[in-house]
Amino acid sequence: MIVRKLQDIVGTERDIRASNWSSRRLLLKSDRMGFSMHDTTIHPGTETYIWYKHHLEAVYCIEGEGEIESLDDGARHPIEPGTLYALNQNDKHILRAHTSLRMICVFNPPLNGTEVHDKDGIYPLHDENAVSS
Ligand code: 9YT
Repeated sequence: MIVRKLQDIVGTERDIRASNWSSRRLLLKSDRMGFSMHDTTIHPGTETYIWYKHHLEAVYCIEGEGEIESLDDGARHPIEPGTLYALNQNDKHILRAHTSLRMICVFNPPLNGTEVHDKDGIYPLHDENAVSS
């Protein structure tokens, strides 16, 4: 059994900081669960273009207010505590944080640990069990 506390991750190599967000990676590929799970904070006032070309991601908001815009159909959905969105079609999107947003994020396949978005909003794939091309 794995038991971890957020406070034990903050400031370690599992605490990844990008310009628009911080991601505390509670579970990673090395934990052999088949998915990774992150406690992520999106900084207020930011707008982030994201395309998880190689991963499926589910996101559950537990704090804050924001919006996700699908770039496939232009639909905009408000995000508030209790909102889930699942990028089941590797959806290209823009994530807007009106306030600080705190999100629980799950990735399949799991992240290795240090991934940040490249210039196209993509995380590289290090897993042979890809879920998309
Ligand atoms: C919601 C979202 O995709 N934020 C970017 C960071 C990512 N969730 C991560 O690596 O935890």
